Amino acid sequence: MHGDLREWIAKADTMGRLKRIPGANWNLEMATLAELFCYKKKLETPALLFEDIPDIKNGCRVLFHELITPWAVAMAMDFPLQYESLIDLVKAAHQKIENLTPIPRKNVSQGPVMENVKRGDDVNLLELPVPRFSPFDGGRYIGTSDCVIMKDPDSDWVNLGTYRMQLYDAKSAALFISPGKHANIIRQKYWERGLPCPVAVCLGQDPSLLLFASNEVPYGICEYDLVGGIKGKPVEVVEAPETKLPIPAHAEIVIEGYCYPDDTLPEGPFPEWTGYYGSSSRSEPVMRVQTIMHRNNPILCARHEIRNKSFDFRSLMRSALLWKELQTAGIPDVKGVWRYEQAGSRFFNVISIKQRYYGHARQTLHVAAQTTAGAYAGRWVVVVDDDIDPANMDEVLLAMATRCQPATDIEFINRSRSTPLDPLCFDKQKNYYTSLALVDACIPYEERATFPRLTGATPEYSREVYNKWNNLFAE
Ligand SMILES: Cc1cc2nc3c(=O)[nH]c(=O)nc-3n(C[C@H](O)[C@H](O)[C@H](O)COP(=O)(O)O)c2cc1C
Ligand SMILES: [Mn+2]
Repeated sequence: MHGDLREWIAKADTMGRLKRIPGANWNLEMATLAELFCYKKKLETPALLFEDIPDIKNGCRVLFHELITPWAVAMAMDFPLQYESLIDLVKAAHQKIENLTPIPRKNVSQGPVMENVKRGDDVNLLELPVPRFSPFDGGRYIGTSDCVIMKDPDSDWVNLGTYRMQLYDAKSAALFISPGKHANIIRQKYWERGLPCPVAVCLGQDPSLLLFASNEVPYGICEYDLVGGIKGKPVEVVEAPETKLPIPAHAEIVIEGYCYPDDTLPEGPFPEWTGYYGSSSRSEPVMRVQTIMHRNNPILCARHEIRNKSFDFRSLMRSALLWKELQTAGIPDVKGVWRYEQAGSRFFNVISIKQRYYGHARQTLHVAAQTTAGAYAGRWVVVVDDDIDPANMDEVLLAMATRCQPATDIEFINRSRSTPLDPLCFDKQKNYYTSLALVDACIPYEERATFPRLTGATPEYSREVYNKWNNLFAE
């Protein structure tokens, strides 16, 4: 398996899935090209490596689209690149997470990230090709595919989370961290004691780190250990010179510094995963940067939240995480979970089950709605039978249209967890609740024997005929 971002890029290149683009400008042009690739190439979108960026003197490059296609995620998770359906991929991710033995990080004394170290007045973040994504953005965003590293002051727990970061000047950037996110809680603990919060932010790294930094894993768990588990060997870390935080030794770029109590700047708006500008401008805590470390010709990772894209590693990882939580809660016979990327991989979640008893479907809905993975900005949960592919909206619609009595099969939860980024909570400042619809689109348990049959060949016979005649379907 790849050891760092450069090995991952080399592998993508060998497979013809990397596009090198020289000469594009950081100001809107790179992001707009990224958008065009996504719209035109869909699931075949390559990773984009922007090189020779005008006016950038330090050889810094920018990588877009590292994890928005199934092949890219398969590579980051070390899956086979062939799969039959999205649910096969979720199943593989679920099994990998289920069987994962965490491997703690390993301290090393040196790493490529220390090839260049600048401190104090020598730090100049404006030397990096920090993109401006869209015309209405609050500013340039230096952190969009990042890992924000903090240590809990009460224990040895180190947390990694992906949070957006706006750049202001040579040494200041603001972090938007939603209420309840781990870094928000940790930061609060320092401030309650009147202390500045030490923080390191990795701005370019092995995509495998993002799999866990960007997705909800429970409080108190170190994301480094899970990545170690996926890779089968520990993530190597070096100590950052000022804060002593453990940073990935093979990272491309890392900055470190402090967030001081009551030190804020207006942050946003930013085009978000919801498909909207996520909230307008608000005061958010600033990171005052003391050190920048980077490899030679470093690679800044960037992430453009493109509306209506049909796949994303978050759909896959969050589906797998929700599946795991359902299993932990003792829900039997879950056959598939899909969280639709078109709904931000959060607002619209579908679970398929093989019904085993009266109330199985409702139990699945209620539990799924309030798991760690499912509660944050969950708005719709749909449960379907196992003859319906939850990742195929055509089939989900068929089930909702034909197996659900709206008057009795839809229930609601009020004042459930949402986020300032939720368009329905836009600028409410304090009220970040949502209601949640639980849609039971399963055949009523007592009617399973008599319910009308679906049309079409059986899946087994269909596969047999397809295999026999598959030359008919080639191009
Ligand atoms: C590209 C990307 C950008 C994200 N930006 C933010 C953000 O700005 N603020 C935030 O609170 N969560 C953001 N998230 C979601 C968090 O990374 C996610 O909830 C993660 O679980 C946070 O880590 P934690 O669980 O350790 O708090 C982003 C996720 C991705 C994939
Ligand atoms: Mn965490």
